[in-house]
Amino acid sequence: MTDEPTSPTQDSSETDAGTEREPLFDRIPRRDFMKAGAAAGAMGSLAGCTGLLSDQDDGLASASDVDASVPPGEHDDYYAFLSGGHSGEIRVYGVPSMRQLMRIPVFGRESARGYGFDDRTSEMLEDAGGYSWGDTHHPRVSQTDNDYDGRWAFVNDKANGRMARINLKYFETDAIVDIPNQQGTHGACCLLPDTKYVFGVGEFRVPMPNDGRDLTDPDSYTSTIAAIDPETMNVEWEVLVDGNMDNGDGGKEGRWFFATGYNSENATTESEMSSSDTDWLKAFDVPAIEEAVENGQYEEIGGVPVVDGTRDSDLNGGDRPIVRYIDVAKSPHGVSVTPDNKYAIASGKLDPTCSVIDIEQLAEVDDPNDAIVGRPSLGMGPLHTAYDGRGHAYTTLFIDSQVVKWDIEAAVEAEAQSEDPVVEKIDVHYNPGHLIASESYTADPQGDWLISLNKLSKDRFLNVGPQKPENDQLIYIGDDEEGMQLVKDTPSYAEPHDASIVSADKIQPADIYDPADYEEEYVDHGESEVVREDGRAHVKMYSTRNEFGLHEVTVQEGDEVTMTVTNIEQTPDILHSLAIPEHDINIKLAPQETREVTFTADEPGVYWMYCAFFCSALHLEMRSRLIVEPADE
Ligand code: CUK
Ligand code: CUA
Repeated sequence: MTDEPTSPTQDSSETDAGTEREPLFDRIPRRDFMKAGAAAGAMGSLAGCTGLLSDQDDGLASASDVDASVPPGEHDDYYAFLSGGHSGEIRVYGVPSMRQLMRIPVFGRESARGYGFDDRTSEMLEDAGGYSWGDTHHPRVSQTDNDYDGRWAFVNDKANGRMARINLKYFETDAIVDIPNQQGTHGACCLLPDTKYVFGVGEFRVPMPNDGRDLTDPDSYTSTIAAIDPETMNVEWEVLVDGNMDNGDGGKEGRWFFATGYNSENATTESEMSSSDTDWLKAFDVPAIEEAVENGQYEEIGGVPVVDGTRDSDLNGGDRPIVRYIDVAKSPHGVSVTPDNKYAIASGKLDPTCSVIDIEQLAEVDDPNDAIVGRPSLGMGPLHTAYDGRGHAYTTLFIDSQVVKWDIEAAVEAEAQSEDPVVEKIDVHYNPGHLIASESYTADPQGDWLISLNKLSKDRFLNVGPQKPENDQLIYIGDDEEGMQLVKDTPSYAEPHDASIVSADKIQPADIYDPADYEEEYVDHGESEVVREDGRAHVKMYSTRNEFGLHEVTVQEGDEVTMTVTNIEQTPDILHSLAIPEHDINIKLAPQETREVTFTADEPGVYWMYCAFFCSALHLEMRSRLIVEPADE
């Protein structure tokens, strides 16, 4: 046990019905807990905790000493934002309980949150390309001064080349940009310390622009990174490079952005793509790129300035190249910058080593390969690396089904391919992709919890048919003497990749909406009406327990109907919705929220409109009639 458990204090705003949080004891290994027990008269939850400790059938994978229970009514210490892969969403978990708290739809419609049903969100999805799905991988939370600031989370769409922003006041997606010149945006991360840009790493090499030219000349295909302004979500510039790109991470001092890449061979088949023993870690010198953009040294492609960062580019010829190509082994996958900003660590994937790049040296050496200062041999299939803030790195070994803990400075001291820096390995179940430690992406990781996001669960859970859940395993890393301890298995729906774990007190979501935050017109009590004009009908009504502002609404066949509906409740957690099933509509209305939906009343008849959230004892009665009169009447 290295530090006292902290109890993030919660802001008790007016609408916050929650009680003061009690300190949680879940970070205390059991023996310390017992030692401390005599002095713990105030620990009201002690009995509950020990009760759970003796109950080993609640998903505990092994007899761990660590208590990760969060008793009913108590809160977790952390938010974890897990990507949902090709389900196109973000999931919010509490850590250490691993309870799923919320799902945030991003790239696909979701009726329970009305997402993609009202005009604003469906137009946003349409403007972002109109695709019906996306593939979220890397949720990154905005930072100020290298610490989480609670403003936004960002996540990429690996399928359709997009980046989305999630507003953490309301835990909902509020912007999506369809990134020009990218087919598949894989890596996503922020340039720190202050989230100046969100970077999207284009995965597939394509002709530039991809307009029918160079179809059969793969050598001329290129991929780009895109620098996105987090406020406007505009792509400010891109840099095109040689080879495919994969993951990325930003340095913590505003200068460097790193992206791994496979296929330095510029090939089009799998066997050719992995024929070389090394591929590139690309280090983008951001101020040098900004200067090139400033000086007009770019070509406008797809509406954005694109700077040439290929190896033969003039911009890479001088003494301050805009992109440094570092040869690392082999088809590297993950890259992450250490909390102290000293090193960027790239995982070998097809090689048992990780490459440790000294960031300060990178700016000074002539040959960027001279900045590789460590190459520990870790095991088979190293993919991603996280940090505890105590000098250790934790790397997933996909093929070995393990997480390896290693000492970063020892790896710099040791000879290349030495196993000496390895501190410890723990089996995970099975085939881990990413892993994430609490606040690992900041300058000051908390060093207590780590989640291994395992691709396979095989027999860890009840059999649910041929498609098994994945397995997100919670591991306690807070005790260097005791070592890593597997605490919990959590089945998860396909398919999480990366995650971010943020201390609970750094995010302050609202309890109810603030009407000043959106453009829709607030419809209060007494303001319900139907305005018909030129084949258009504008229906305005409020909703509250247990009625809509209008008990019936009459329009004409063929009318284009816009409904503006406000939930005028001030009470947190009382949701209504407006469901009009025959018109494929369900808009969710949280307290003080207004949404609009537009549709054509194309068939005469009577359509019940009702509330789909169980809002009160009279919820089922909460309804209104939409009457569509035949056109010839
Ligand atoms: S990737 Cu999926 S396990 Cu998109 Cu960061 Cu490595
Ligand atoms: Cu309102 Cu149910």
